[in-house]
Amino acid sequence: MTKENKPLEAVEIIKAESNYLRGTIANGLQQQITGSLALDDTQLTKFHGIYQQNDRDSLVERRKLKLEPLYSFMIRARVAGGICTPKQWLVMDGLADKYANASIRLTTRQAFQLHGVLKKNLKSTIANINQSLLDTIAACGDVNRNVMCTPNPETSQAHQSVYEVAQRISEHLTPNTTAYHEIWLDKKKLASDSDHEPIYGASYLPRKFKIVLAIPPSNDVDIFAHDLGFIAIIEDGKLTGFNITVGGGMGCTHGDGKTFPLLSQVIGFCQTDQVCEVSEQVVKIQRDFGDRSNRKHARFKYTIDDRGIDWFKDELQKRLGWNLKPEKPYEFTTRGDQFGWSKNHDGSLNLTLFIENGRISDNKAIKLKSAIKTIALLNLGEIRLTANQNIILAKLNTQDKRAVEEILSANNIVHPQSQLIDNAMACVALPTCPLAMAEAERYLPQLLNKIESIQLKYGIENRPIVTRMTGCPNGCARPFLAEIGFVGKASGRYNFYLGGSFHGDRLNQLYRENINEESILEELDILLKDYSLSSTEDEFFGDFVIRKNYVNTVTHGSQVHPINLNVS
Ligand code: SRM
Ligand code: SF4
Repeated sequence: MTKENKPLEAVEIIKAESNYLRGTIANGLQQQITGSLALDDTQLTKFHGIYQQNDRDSLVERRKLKLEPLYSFMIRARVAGGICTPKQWLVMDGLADKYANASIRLTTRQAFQLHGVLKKNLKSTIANINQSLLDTIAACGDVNRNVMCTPNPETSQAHQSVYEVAQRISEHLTPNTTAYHEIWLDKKKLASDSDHEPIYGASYLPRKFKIVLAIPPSNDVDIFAHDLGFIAIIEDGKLTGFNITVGGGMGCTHGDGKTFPLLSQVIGFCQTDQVCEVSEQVVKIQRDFGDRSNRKHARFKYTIDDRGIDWFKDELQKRLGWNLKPEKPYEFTTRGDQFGWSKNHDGSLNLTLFIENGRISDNKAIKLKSAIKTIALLNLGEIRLTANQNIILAKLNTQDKRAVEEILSANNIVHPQSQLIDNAMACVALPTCPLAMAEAERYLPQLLNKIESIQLKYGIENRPIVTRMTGCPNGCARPFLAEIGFVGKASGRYNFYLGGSFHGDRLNQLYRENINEESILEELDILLKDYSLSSTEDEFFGDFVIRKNYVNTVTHGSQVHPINLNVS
């Protein structure tokens, strides 16, 4: 029972009885009769960065053949701040070929994912990832996840300082349990190994928790979508501290008005050396007050929305024992990645490369995976993962530029030259995601080409529009922060949202429900024609659709689905 005398969610009991995330995972890995793990253990493996999935494309066929679903596992590797070495990239690349589906998925939170790993190969895959000094612990599960940060530390000295803060938070909030090392790395538990979780406790958090750091003017990490955020304040080239944001999140459930996306809010300012303390206390408040009786209401955003931001700030200051300072002025003017070559403060070069929906793979015409592998083999600089599913080949010398360009060109890697495509994202969805109701990654490119034809017809192809698609309303590509959002409802059918801001500080609103491609394109023809005729020169599409009353300004997430206004 919870403190309010409500029954606990089943997962809460699994966590509490798991012996600090051990469960029977180690035993389940030995069972060869099935490709799956015990149901309870599949909740626990998430904390180890592992999701049990099955191939949804082959589900019906296998059922007919009386075979169990084709079980395999998705593995997510954390990359705090999105920075990895070419050697680490090569490890992920090799594992993708050896144990996964020959592709790497770069996520919307600067992490790597491998799909299709069979149970028998899980341990080797995890061990190899750890040998490369990356890990998968806390990449998923009810703990703090991968800490995101603008992935360009060499832009200035202050950027480097912010990146170091991201790493410190990540280390500070990594779970203490040695279960991970015992199960996956065959480390023996020593008498001195403590299972104490001083921050999380034995039941961990009520739900996942996400932290980001943004460096204005770039909101590339979509700071307002996350549980806790830090907006770097840089004065005279020096990092002086951070504005703190709390209570953002995207996920909701179709037709359930009690669930909604929310933007985080700025609550004040703290110094750089106070960030870990603030993060810890915020996490502990969520640990103590988050709703453990209903996972649909368990995210931190609801903890704050239910009690109010003033309650939260008081509680935080009480626990800190000191008061936050008033927030400092900041401005975001960009959100997407700046593609192409750029020069760093130390004279080195970065190349930001567009990766369609974060998928690194080869096809007959375009050998993207091979190209990045060849570049990584040169062992130049670093490779960065962005929050927009792209990569940055970073810290290159001027003399490396030609070699990199030649490799890209030999593998047919060309930039799409489309503002619409540059600013678009889709989540994984089918065939791996068990929650997908419609396609996203496999479908968005086709739809974008059709939308671009409409833009061309009206001569507005150079006007950037942020478009995002997800296969369900969990919001993994942050669709409720897009100027045009598509959220899967059923096969080939989407809810269509309009009116998010270009810089990611306003939620959009449902415009049409459950429509197919034909209707989407008809609607967009009308909207884009009007945009071409009646918008002012630098008016963003998201602002335009609000000015023209196609949708209303959303000031609270409960207005994203207007019908929710009537739900008590
Ligand atoms: Fe997500 C669940 C993929 C970013 C909100 N997400 C899932 C799962 C694990 C499905 C599941 O629970 O079985 C998906 C695995 C699909 C697959 O086959 O790979 C999945 N989420 C992803 C990724 C890979 C999407 C992508 O295309 O990049 C992103 C991995 C990020 C990472 O590296 O950690 C991903 N997920 C997000 C984001 C975006 C963000 O955080 O910036 C969100 C919205 C923000 C938020 O958390 O509110 C997000 N994912 C969810 C939710 C809804 C949570 C909620 O509050 O309601 C779920 C479902 C759940 O947790 O029950 C979910
Ligand atoms: Fe799966 Fe839905 Fe997330 Fe897309 S948004 S990856 S369909 S959970």
